[in-house]
Amino acid sequence: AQSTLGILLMAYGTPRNLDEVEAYYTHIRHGRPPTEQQLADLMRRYHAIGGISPLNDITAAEARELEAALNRDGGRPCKVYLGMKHAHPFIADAVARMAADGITEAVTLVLAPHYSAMSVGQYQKNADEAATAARGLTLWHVDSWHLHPKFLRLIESRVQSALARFANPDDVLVVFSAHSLPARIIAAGDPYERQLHETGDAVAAALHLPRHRFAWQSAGRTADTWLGPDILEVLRELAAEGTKQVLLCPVGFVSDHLEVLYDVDIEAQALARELGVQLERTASLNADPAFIETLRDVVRAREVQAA
Ligand code: FEC
Repeated sequence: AQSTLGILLMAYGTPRNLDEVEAYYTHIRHGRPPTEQQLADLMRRYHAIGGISPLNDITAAEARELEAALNRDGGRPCKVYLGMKHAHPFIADAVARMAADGITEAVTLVLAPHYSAMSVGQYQKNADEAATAARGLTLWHVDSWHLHPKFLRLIESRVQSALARFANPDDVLVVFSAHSLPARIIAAGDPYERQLHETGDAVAAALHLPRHRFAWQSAGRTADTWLGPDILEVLRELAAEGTKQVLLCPVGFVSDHLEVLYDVDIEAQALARELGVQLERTASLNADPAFIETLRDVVRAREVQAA
């Protein structure tokens, strides 16, 4: 029988309850505890979305469904191990479990479609370090899947159904967004910005959108210069030039979580109301069976490439 292929499915992670927020925030900040005010502000945002983020449940469902889909397709048997960047189970824990289970080959996949050395690259580095320590485990990384045809079709259909919520769909400006990163990544030749534009442009072309734009969101609260313009700035600019209908498609994220449910649905929405702009958002992919099928194809393609 064929040996089991491991799948290291990696996600951002979120606190399981409000008591875990401080440790989580400290981890995101590379071990530097947040100030009281920073912590209070983050707590306020979790409270505003109902106390905790749905991200853990969604990620767990994605992992479970991906394993089922892989084991239904007649290919090499697979076992999915979920590893988080900033919460339990951490990436290193997942790799250690994989090695303990006797897995010798694994495909790694981050639940973010676009590559940046500061995002996906960091997940991969954590996984590589753990695999080196475990010995005898080969990892095959998937760097990005931002132009996978099934991913594009899914985003297109999300955009299309959201456009139908406007009285005048032909006059809607579609704004694609993603998590901002410190601007220094661009000078370092990082593909993140280019890949994001490629996704948005491909979707816009397929749907013959008359106008679309790209904006950044959720910039960190640090002294760095972050990539801009921010979605809030773009909303103000669009309102000033008379645009009254905006569809935001946070294409850099796949699941519902704080950065979508707060930064878009609460913060950007409040500004849009103030500006008299109708703002709608595309539905997240979450554990949509068509998205799971996309992830399955991405994993199988990486397996073939490695063989
Ligand atoms: O629902 C949840 O609880 C988790 C939501 C969440 C996601 C997410 C995704 C990304 N982040 C990325 C980069 C950074 C950088 C910093 C940073 C800071 C935070 C903070 C929270 C947070 N992030 Fe996050 N991120 C999520 C949550 N992120 C909370 C801390 C408070 C704040 O700034 O709002 C800055 C770190 C520093 O201080 O040095 C950089 C990137 C992604 C998208 C790719 C991915 O999912 O990995 C990039 C979801």
